[in-house]
Amino acid sequence: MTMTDTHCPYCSLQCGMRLAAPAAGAAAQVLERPEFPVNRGALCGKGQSAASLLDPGLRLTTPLVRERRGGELRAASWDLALDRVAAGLKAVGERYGREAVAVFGGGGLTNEKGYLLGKFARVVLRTPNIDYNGRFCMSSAAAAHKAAFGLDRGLPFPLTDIARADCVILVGGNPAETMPPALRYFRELRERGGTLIVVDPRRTRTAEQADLHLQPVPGTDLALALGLLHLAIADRRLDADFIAERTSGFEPARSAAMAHWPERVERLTGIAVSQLRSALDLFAGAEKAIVLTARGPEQQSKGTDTVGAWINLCLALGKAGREGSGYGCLTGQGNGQGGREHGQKADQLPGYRSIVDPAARAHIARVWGVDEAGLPGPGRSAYELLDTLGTEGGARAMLLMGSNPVVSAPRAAHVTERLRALDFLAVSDVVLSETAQLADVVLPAAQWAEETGTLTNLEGRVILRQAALSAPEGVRTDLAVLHGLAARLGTPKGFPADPEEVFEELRRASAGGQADYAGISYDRIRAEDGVFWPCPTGAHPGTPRLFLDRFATPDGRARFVPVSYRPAAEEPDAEYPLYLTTGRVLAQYQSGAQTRRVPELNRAAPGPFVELHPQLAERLGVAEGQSLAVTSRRGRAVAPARVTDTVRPDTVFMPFHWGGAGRANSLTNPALDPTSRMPEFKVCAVRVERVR
Ligand SMILES: Nc1nc2c(c(=O)[nH]1)N[C@H]1C(S)=C(S)[C@@H](COP(=O)(O)OP(=O)(O)OC[C@H]3O[C@@H](n4cnc5c(=O)[nH]c(N)nc54)[C@H](O)[C@@H]3O)O[C@H]1N2
Ligand SMILES: Nc1nc2c(c(=O)[nH]1)N[C@H]1C(S)=C(S)[C@@H](COP(=O)(O)OP(=O)(O)OC[C@H]3O[C@@H](n4cnc5c(=O)[nH]c(N)nc54)[C@H](O)[C@@H]3O)O[C@H]1N2
Ligand code: SF4
Ligand SMILES: [Mo]
Repeated sequence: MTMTDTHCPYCSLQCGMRLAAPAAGAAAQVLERPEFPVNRGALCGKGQSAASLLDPGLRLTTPLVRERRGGELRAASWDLALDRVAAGLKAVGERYGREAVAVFGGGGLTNEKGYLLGKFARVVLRTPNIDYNGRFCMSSAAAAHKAAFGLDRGLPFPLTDIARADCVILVGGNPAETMPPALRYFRELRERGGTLIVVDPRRTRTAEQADLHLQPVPGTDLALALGLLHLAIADRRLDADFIAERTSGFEPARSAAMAHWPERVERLTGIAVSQLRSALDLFAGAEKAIVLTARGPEQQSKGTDTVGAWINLCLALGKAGREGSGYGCLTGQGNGQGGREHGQKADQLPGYRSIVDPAARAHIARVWGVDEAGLPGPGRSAYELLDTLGTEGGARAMLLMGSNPVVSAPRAAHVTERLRALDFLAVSDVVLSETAQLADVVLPAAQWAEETGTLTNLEGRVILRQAALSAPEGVRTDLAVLHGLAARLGTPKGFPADPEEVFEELRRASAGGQADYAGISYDRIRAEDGVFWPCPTGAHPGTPRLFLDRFATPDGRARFVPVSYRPAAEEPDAEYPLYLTTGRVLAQYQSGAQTRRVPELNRAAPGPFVELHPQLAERLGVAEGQSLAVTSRRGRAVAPARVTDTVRPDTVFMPFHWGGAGRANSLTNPALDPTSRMPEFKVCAVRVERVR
């Protein structure tokens, strides 16, 4: 029996755990690791059951190749499979040009994988078209962070600051289901006498623990934040010294907020003026105050402006840039933070560098040993990439690693059609996901417990997920796949399969960038329970708290952004009279590709459902459990009714973890935020009917 300290394969909390690996044949066991500071031994059901999927019976253990379009996927050797992928990508590049070859990555991949995938796209394929599912997750908060603070790290402070605050406003996050061990920090906050305000159209398990629950119409968070700023201005609660000394651009932001008087905001959001006042009193009156956003306000076609408006509120009240106060975003995927720092995103190079910055390009070209002129520029964002697959000017071949867009992309039926229109699709996955089923070649990937790599958690803490056992026969790591493909495509050097070797190069590539990992090593992470970036040298202690002295803008001041309210891209009307919003349940993870295969999780959350208010249910003549058809301009989904007074009467909610008839993303609106290119997963208009 060997014991290995490692981390959960799922969300951005990256809970520490200990894995007991008995002698060959027996199943590995997840044990507590109470010393790890973030979760102190606590795990949710997904973490506890994570070892189930290591069972070779539940996963892919051999490459699969489809000999011809319309044919079956059949078991094949690794050599044949990799030859096929290399040939498929190459043929399309030669016929249609390099830009016709695309790469789609994932925020669950380790830093090493994300880094090497970005390098593979730019150096081997020489295509600009690489993007990833983090675009659907963190991009609005990231864009707003950059605009206001000059730097994007989801939480600019450790989670422990939540527990020590006097007031926290949590906008559109449900950590009781999405990161249960983190609830401890919110509980401690309240035990110490602090207040928790939750903004959510549903009274979630998280909202139930709040001192004040604001229940807005979906898609109106921007109006809410502007209304609170308006009140703060009208009541003269601004921190004039902070505004003068540490910020720029207040005047235009102030005048924009003045158009959002409380009664107007009440009409837009459905939140009573008295509640707006209570929220402002609690927040402005708190010594240490934090605003957190999650996907609720971010996954909107105005997500960037919405987050910007919440940041404006923090800045105007002086609740930023000092210990204990600030704005933060709760990142989602296991490596949602690191995944956006090292080059999987269409506009970025490693170290959180911009791909259009000549100095950044020169530095990365040097590290990679290539000519800067040969580095491609920015490519298409995730949805735009998927939307144009197989079209004139769009990509014709794609390598996809760590995402399942057939279930998780907006307007999913259309995206599925586009995937089918590709000349060639290769998918690396641990299971035969809905997307892998469409592939010409499927590569079976090793799992979390079978390979080592770093991830950067929601706090900006770089952690080390260590291999605890060996992968079953027939399975290879994603790094080995990139190594094999690069060699076949004429680049035998620079794509090592050893994660530590990749990390050493990543350190050099990130050096001098905003997300500077140069001082972080595997040994240091082991010794220190993780290291917070930026960490430029081995002697540097790492940076748990950012912005205490200055913001990361050229003049050191945080920037107000002038924003005004605008409605969702699609509002209810006579034909589609209800709001649909979507999100998560405790026992399933994302597209469900992994968790739907874990028996205990599947028992806990066996299928999709439509949450609706009793008043709406009565109007529609619907009883609990009855089959409902939900229709939007994009498509139709069928799932049983779950009648509950926790949701607004004008809104229905569906979790998005399932494909097939109950797929929430058959309905969602791919309207994109103009800056972040985030789709509007959280708001669209639907009609709901009983199915006979
Ligand atoms: N169990 C579980 N945990 C997960 C995941 C998972 O799939 N399953 N995924 C991980 C990932 S990648 C992510 S990104 C995080 C996401 O974590 P969260 O953001 O907490 O999750 P969601 O359920 O998507 O959305 C949160 C809440 O937003 C609310 N909401 C919907 N529309 C609006 C709106 O217009 N305004 C406001 N204010 N709120 C709205 C929903 O009712 C929901 O309760 O979770 C991570 N953890
Ligand atoms: N309607 C609606 N849709 C949404 C959202 C929403 O709130 N509402 N949220 C969006 C958000 S925030 C996110 S993050 C996306 C996520 O949606 P997806 O991008 O589909 O995420 P996953 O389901 O985690 O997909 C990961 C896939 O990679 C596989 N995998 C896991 N680990 C590895 C690995 O190490 N290597 C390889 N090769 N494969 C691996 C898994 O088996 C799985 O098939 O969904 C988005 N879609
Ligand atoms: S909260 Fe997230 S990291 Fe922790 S055990 Fe659950 S899924 Fe894993
Ligand atoms: Mo996410």
